[in-house]
Amino acid sequence: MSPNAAQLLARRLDELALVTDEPARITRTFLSPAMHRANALVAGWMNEVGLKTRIDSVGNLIGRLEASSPRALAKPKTLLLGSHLDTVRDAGRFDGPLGVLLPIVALAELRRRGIALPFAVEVLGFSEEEGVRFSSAYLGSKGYSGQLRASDLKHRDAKNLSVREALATNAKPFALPKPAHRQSNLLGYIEVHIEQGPVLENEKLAVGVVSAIAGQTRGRLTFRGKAGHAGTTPMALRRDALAGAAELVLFAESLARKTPPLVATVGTLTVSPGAPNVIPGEVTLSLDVRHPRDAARRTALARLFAHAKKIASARQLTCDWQATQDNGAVACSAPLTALLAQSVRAVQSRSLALVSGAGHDAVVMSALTPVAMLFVRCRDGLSHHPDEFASPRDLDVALRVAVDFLERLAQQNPA
Ligand code: HGY
Ligand code: MN
Ligand code: MN
Repeated sequence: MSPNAAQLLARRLDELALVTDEPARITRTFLSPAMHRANALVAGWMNEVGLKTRIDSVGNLIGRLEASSPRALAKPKTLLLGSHLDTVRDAGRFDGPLGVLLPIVALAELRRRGIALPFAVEVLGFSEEEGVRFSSAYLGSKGYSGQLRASDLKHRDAKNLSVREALATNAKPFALPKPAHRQSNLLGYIEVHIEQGPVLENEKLAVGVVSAIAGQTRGRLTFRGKAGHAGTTPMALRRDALAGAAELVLFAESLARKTPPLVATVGTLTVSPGAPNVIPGEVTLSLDVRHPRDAARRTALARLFAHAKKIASARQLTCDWQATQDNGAVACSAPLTALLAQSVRAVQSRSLALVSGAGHDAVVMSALTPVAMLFVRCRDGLSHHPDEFASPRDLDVALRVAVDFLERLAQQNPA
């Protein structure tokens, strides 16, 4: 491994982190100006290793390297490697970009060693995984894999612009894309990602493999009561939507605390009319509910909705639910994960398999092709935070695993 490969990767992650829509913090949301600049910067690094780049109709950055051997060119199987380039608000610099930039440096290493791959490779920088702008995640990988539906295009952002309107260019209205590849042409999808949790750190391991990705449901719950004067409306006569929502927030927390590994999060509260001396008439809260087992997640959702109804009737409120995302739990490909685990053992001697509580593009890509994920330790398990950190030493281990994996896969699929 060239000694400065991990430093190069770390430097590029730092450079990409400066590309943001919000000064002094990392925020890149779907189709934003910063996303276009990020695509241009990463495309330059892709071109340096011979990847031919393009941007698809959903804003995904795709870098393709053809197979080397003449026979393979007849029917080029393709290996997909990637992750997302969009971020949450005030994000860290690893969540997403690590899985796009690491494969580029790994390909540079193979090139340095004079190793040509007997299959094509596509490095993918998905345009939208976090679901920040439209509250609906995975629009990028759904587009690439032909799973984007008309219902996905209806979600609206804070400026009331729909996904369809955001995707339409002055050239032509947006048409739902077909899958970028036929399943039979693909070897699989590999995503390298920080763990975003504490397990690898506790186990003193730099990397691990992922056995499964938890299912998740996201949506918006709106309580409606009656706005009124904060000074003259007696407490007993109020229909306070925020007080009702607050009860639900605490119920969600206590339900999840009592039934691990369920997790439930209210990340946003929108209060209207939103004045200190007005009783809130309408409140919309975001709800994010996850569990490795789908049946348990559904049971939890049913309990949350039943309790929301109970709160509403006790407070003479109404409550409505609008789902914006619903993904079942996904098992990673056993053969691909076993091969990845061999590479992990070759580099760090022990390979641990973890369940991912975070969602990833691999969830969506699993409908198109078998998926495997490599997790990289992150300090304190912290993510979705500017202090997110993976050490150059751990980046070096992850790079070694990625290069070893590509070489093993090449031996498995000789030209
Ligand atoms: O929210 C998630 O699970 C991921 O970071 N998009
Ligand atoms: Mn994330
Ligand atoms: Mn991510």
